[in-house]
Amino acid sequence: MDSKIIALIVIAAIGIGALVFILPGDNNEVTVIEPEPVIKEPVVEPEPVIEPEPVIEPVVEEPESKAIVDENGVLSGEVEVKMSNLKFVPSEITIKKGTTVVWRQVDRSIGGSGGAVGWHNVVEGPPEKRGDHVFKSKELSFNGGFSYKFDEIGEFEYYCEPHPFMIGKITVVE
Ligand SMILES: [Cu+2]
Repeated sequence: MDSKIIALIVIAAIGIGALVFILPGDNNEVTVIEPEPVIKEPVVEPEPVIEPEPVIEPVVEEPESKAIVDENGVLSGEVEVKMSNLKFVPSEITIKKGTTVVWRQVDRSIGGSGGAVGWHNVVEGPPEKRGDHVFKSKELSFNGGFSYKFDEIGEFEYYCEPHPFMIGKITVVE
């Protein structure tokens, strides 16, 4: 046999073997495609809406009176009498000697006989009294006040000049 042919066969065999080796055979490997991890969007809880607490303005009420009442109903300290709706309220009080009475005019609009008189006053005595008065205030417009300290025991009537039907009485005791 020709040695050249043998050589060719050998080379061809080697070549085929190499090709078989190089060529990919059955590739049984399955490429597992990992599913992309599902990234859960974090659930953002909405911030709770905190309603502001309603601001409640404290109602500041002036005390009606700084009066002290004893078991007999006798007042002391600082006693307030309102001039309200063409009346002295309360119209009659009994106080201890040394007590201050404060009259407060709270009528915003004042009507009266013979036309409106826009003020009240406080005058000691019955309306018919002439001469000096133990106490007599000026004209008191709305929210105006007048005070008098009673250091004498006795009964003190008083009235309002423009409205002489407005009368009151203060009894001062020991
Ligand atoms: Cu009056």
